[in-house]
Amino acid sequence: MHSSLVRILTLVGMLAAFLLPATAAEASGPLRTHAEARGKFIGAALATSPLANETSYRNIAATEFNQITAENAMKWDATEPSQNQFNFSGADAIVNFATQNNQQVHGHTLVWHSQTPGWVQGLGATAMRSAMQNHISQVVGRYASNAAVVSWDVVNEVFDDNGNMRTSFWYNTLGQSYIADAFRAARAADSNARLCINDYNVEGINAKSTAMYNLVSSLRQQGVPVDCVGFQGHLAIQYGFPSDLQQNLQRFAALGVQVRITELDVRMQMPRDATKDATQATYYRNVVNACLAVSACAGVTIWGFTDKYSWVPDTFSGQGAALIYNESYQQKPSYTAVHDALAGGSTTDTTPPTTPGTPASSGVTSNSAALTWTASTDSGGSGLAGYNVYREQGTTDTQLGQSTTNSITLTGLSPSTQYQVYVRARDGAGNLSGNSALATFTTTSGPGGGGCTAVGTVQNQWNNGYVVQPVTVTNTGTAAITGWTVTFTLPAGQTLAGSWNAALTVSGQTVTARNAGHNGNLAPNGGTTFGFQVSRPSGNTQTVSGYTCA
Ligand code: 9MR
Repeated sequence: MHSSLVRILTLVGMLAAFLLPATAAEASGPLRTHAEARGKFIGAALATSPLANETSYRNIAATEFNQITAENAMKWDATEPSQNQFNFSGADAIVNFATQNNQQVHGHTLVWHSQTPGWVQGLGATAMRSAMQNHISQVVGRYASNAAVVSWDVVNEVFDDNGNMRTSFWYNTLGQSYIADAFRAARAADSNARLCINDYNVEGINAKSTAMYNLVSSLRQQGVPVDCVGFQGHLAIQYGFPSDLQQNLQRFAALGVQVRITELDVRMQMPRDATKDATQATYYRNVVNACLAVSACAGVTIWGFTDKYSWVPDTFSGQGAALIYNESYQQKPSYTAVHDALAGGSTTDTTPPTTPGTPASSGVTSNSAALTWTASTDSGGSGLAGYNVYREQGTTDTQLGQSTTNSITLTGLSPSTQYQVYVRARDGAGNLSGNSALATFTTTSGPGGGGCTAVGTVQNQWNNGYVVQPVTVTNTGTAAITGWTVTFTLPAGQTLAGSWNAALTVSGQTVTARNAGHNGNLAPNGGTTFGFQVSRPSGNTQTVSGYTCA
């Protein structure tokens, strides 16, 4: 080929590589890589004990985030438990970890009404003011020349929920002037750190956020060094998303301050299910997108990252699952939402991809199965990002895996278990398609050859009931079986209304069927059947699922 043609083709190829959206492979990668590419931080609050003791915790904290906040280790009760007796062991552990992992630290928090020792609260005005100034000077001063520590929550939660000054011991003893004094002391201790005021329930435009807006505006007019406003972001799916978040961030930005989301979590009423997870994911996505859309927004800090360690269940009874990893460090749909938003999903795409085709299963083993389906398309602008695969289980569907192509090999399945699965496509903005039709397959028995399978068929159904007949139990092992137990899941609100050729018992939503006297013995490859009837409320169209044989 002519050498100038080669050059032109190479250039075209390079240009295409530059202009085309990220491929599936590039679209994976940790959160921090994508955040850095967007000029933002993505952070997590860290607790010192798992950071010291748990490898998974440490690895995720190091790999996924480029910003960290001490969840508790830099608070007054930790750093100065008695007057002038400073203890920086926890704070140093956080800062050292950040330094090792090239992360920035946001210091949380210098002056707060909570987690402040009694000795401070009992001081008179003059002594309290100087204790506050001394505390700020010592704590900020310790890290002033440390490159990792770049910002501080100087005052935290100074308002009550109506937007009046909180009548804390600070306010009651010193009046509102403690706020300006605290900022001035912080600036004196570190002339470079970004100094923030932080609060909750200020994400949307409301009385409290407007009070915050007026305070920041007036402090800055007086020359008080307030550089930044932190919006905590403790959200709950049952209370709705603050849809004017971006507009609110923008009005603060217009005051000349940096803004940041400092403590994001999105709780739900337990238990988790796929629908709640999907709603939660849109909240995470919307917060990240709002920050991406406002140039003065520095980034988003999540208040923890694993549901194993979250303040939510201890504070809000019956609520939880607020973070982006579950208790066993598996990524949740909320993780994917944060990831996809940072990885460049359009901020305006609200059109979900088309519904994927019905998955077809193949290569089913005792613990794995391959699925393929007809691909979806996406017209909303952000592009097709991949697919989520779910197991249909009545009220609580679980996500079995994710794929960036229209096929997946599911692993970690249970032997001799019937799976009903469906696929949803997701786009770069995190929109989820409708559910595909179900595919049903049954894993084979595990190694050792002692297994059985159970497959149920709905024979007949009507408005408030249905019959499952037959449930076919097969001995898939190499030895004879002298008794079998089949379990399956009854959707909430449904009850058993009769059975034949097996003895059925119900515990919670789990039904256990044991062979009758006449059909417990199954030769290898032999089988038998049983059946049952279920009553359900009118309008409820679910049927039992998740057959397992043992
Ligand atoms: O997550 C923190 C939890 O471990 C502490 O017990 C609690 C004590 O008040 O503080 C939690 O963090 C709070 C943060 O410092 C300020 N905003 C609200 C957070 C959740 O309560």
